[in-house]
Amino acid sequence: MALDGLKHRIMGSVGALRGKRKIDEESVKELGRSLRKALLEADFNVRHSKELTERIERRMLEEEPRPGIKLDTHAMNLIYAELVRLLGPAREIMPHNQTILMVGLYGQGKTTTTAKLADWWRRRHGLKVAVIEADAHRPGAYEQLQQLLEGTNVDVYGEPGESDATKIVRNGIRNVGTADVLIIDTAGRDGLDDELRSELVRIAEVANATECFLVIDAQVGQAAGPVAQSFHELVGVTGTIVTKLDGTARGGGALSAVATTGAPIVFVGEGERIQDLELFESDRFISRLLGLGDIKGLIDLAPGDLDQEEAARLAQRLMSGRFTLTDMYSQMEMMSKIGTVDKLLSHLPDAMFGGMGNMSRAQKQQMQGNLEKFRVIMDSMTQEEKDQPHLLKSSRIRRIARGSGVYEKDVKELLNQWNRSRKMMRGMKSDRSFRRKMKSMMDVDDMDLGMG
Ligand SMILES: Nc1nc2c(ncn2[C@@H]2O[C@H](COP(=O)(O)OP(=O)(O)OP(=O)(O)O)[C@@H](O)[C@H]2O)c(=O)[nH]1
Ligand SMILES: [Mg+2]
Repeated sequence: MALDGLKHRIMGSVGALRGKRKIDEESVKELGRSLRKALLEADFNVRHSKELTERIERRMLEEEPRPGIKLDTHAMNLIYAELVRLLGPAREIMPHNQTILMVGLYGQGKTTTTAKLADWWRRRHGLKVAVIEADAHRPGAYEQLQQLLEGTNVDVYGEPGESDATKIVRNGIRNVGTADVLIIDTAGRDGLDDELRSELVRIAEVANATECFLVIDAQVGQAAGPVAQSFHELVGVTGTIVTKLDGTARGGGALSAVATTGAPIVFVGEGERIQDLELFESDRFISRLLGLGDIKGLIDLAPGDLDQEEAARLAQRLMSGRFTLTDMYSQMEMMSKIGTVDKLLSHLPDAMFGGMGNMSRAQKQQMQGNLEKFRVIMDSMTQEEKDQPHLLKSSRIRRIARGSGVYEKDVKELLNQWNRSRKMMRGMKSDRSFRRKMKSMMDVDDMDLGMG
């Protein structure tokens, strides 16, 4: 995911506390120093970095970790809480009856993000979505949008050659305005010049939009703050979308600068493809950033044909410690439905499955291969064996290997994997802070996760 560099530097800073039994002022100072450096390198502004690390240093000295919580975990929890506080609470977006106006400077990703959003709404909420290309300046803008949305079932309205953007919007609303969600892409400029200003204001009047999303390239860094401010004063920005987070190690600047304006971040773009868009919720984002995982996001990743209840149930089972081969099997099925292991892993705690979150690309590819193999092996097991893997002694292993056309060592490898996963689950189960985080991530305060 984006900001991997920051993640590794934070891990490094916190790692220095590993094995320490008692907190002392010198290590807290050192933690603060290296954290501040990590934040500055990710382009967080000087004041934010200073305030944030000072708060963490103070809390490290004043707050006792709960019994059983190691100092490095304690520090990680504080860093998590303070980063979430800095980025602010999430803004909820209503799914229906939306007209969204997309604004922003030249080349920031408006047209791409218009297509991404349209597809997101269609996929996520199954709604009828239409887009209007109201960029009357860039030649080929309409074709660009059309190509991006090819084969997606989203209506694209445009009038190539027409120079009056307001007119396009008016006609567009007449033509495709019955859609549940209407998204209007507009032209960009190098700066917010007079012409762009007045054109945008006129478009905004005609569009009468429910949301106005500002699109900002993460590369802009801290300058995103003033840009957001000036667009906000002009057309009343209701949410910001930070794009190209995948393309910079310094995304922290844009994220934190925008978070402190009146237009909170609503989505982030992490790639050129239409599906590379994520709803932004600071707690989930930070949790992933710190390698703590994002179970709720994982469930969101699931395509429509994956039973949401099944996914939630599985997540519960995963956390319950009662982890059978059948559970691992459904977990794998879910993985293969979600598609890439990469995407899945970015939502899981790094520590899960014996540290798979930190796998190299080659290791990840190997896992994708294992997935297939394990599935075939498990097809040769009885339900009883899947529920009680400890039954699997050598004669059964031989039978299963023969039945599924693999070596015995492959069956053993599967069992080892299961064992590692199970141990990991146990470890997490006994970590109270992790358990709390998991609960809040899943919005299930009143649900029994079976971890008591
Ligand atoms: N890596 C990456 N590239 C992106 C992302 N979003 C957009 N891009 C690329 O950025 C370039 C510009 O994107 P556009 O959508 O055309 O930007 P725009 O704001 O519409 O540009 P104008 O219409 O010229 O103002 C394209 O090459 C996109 O593929 C992202 O999240 N990650
Ligand atoms: Mg464009």
